Amino acid sequence: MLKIVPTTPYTDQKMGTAGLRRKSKVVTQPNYIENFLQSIFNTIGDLSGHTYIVGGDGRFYNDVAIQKFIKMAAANGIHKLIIGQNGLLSTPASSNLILKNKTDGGFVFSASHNPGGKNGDFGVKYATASGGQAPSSISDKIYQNTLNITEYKIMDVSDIDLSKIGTQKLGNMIIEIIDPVTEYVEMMQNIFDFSAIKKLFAGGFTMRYDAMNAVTGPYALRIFEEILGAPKGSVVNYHPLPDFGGLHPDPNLVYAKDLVDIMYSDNAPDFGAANDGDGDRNMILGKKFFVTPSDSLAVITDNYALIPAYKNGIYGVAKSAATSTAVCRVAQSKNLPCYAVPTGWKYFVNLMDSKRITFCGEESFGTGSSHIREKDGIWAVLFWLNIIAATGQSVEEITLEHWKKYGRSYYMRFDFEGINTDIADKLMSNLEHKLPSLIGQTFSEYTISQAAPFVYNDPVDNSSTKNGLVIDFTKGEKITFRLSGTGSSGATLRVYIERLDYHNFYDNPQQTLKGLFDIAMEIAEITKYTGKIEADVNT
Ligand code: VG1
Ligand code: CO
Repeated sequence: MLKIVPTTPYTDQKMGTAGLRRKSKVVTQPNYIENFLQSIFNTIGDLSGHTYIVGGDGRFYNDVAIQKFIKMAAANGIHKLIIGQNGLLSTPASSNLILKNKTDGGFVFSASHNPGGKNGDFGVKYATASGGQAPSSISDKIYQNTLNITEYKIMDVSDIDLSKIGTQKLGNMIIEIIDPVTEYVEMMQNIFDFSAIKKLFAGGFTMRYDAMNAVTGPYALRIFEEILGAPKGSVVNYHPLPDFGGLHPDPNLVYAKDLVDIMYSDNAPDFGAANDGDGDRNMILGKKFFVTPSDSLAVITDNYALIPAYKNGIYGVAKSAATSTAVCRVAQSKNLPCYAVPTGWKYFVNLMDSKRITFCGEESFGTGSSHIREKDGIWAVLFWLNIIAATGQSVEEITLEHWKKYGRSYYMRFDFEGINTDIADKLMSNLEHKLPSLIGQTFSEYTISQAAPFVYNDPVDNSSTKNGLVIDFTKGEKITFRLSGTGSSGATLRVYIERLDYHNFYDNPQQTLKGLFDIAMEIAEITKYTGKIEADVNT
């Protein structure tokens, strides 16, 4: 039954910010996924006695890839797989299962917030025993192995039935099919005050949760409607679909438009939220009110004492460098350390493992804590519901009070998409080159105080990572430039802009950041390089 299949390398299997992410058309090429998985197995080495968690977000090719994975795992001598029923697991649920079962790691088949389907994207996230995605030191080795691969091992058997909960065997390998939701729900019940949130809903509180036809639907239905008693119909788009029903499961003001329109209408519910494809991102909305992810992290940090699991204190906080400084002002006032790391959740893992931080977040709609080693969309939604239940305030009241106390970081991200890769690289190297000469220069009302690449030295493993270029201005304004590491074709330039205001809280963010946006366009010569006069996506 064991088959050894000769193969030749693909040269494009380098992992990005979060695993391997490619067009479905690329991933479905012969031996593509097999090569990549075998390269991971080869990198790990001896797999005997190893157990892994396996699942995916239900997108196109999830079912095919997971069958290949199972047959290859058995052929490579893996001891046991724990698999979400029907091949489904959210990224946070997988991280929880890795830690709880002390497995050797896990695999989530997902391209996260990228669109799915035949013409969309597919991806693989590989996590180690830490519960977090493989650090660069490991993903670099995997990449080297993808370049040298000559064969892969697979069991020549028919597909495994993933629909029934229970244990079965493939050769010597044990396969345990589990309900993907149960243990995740238990974990959430141990963190938050479910009875307070239940009372909130019993008192008539309303919410709309958009699962975007992605993996969180079953989790959200169970938690919000069945357990917490949110009115039936509060959770929408809860069937994970291979093409996400045509939706782009990226929870932001642009792609979660249906939800945003409802939340800004006159009969908006009290609370709105959405998650992304694999359930690690979140968007928080109130009635006619949007909370930026950077502010959400700051509000969460400020209110940790309201949450049962954190009420005795937190170690510290961290943000990706591009995320606004709002959370650091809270940390400072509470005498907590605030770290800035490169973009990508894997950079938080060492800080959590070494008990330097409890909460962390990214501007890209990612928020989480050391309960697991991935960002966690539903966790963030429950955190807000718990704050609301404990304070009796609305989303807007909570955020406004926060701004009055700490100032408001007006913050936006501008994405320039579909740029030729060489041109994007030239734009960045040109900008990097001229950074030193910018220091001290004044552009309209803003004077540059610092301009340098962002370099992170990990305090735990001493690795050093360079990610993005940062320009600081004298009054705390900040512009960060970096290239995306999750795209599946061409390059995306991300420009992150922040401006702090202690007095005006209701300005239009796009307008108040316009001056700085123009400076970013000018300094980086974006139009000259890309031909674009504005960004493609503003969030
Ligand atoms: C983006 C975000 C980053 C996030 C990553 C993975 O990366 O900016 O903050 O960690 O996606 O998110 P990039 O390199 O394209 O900017 V997920 O939801 O795919 O795990
Ligand atoms: Co995601």
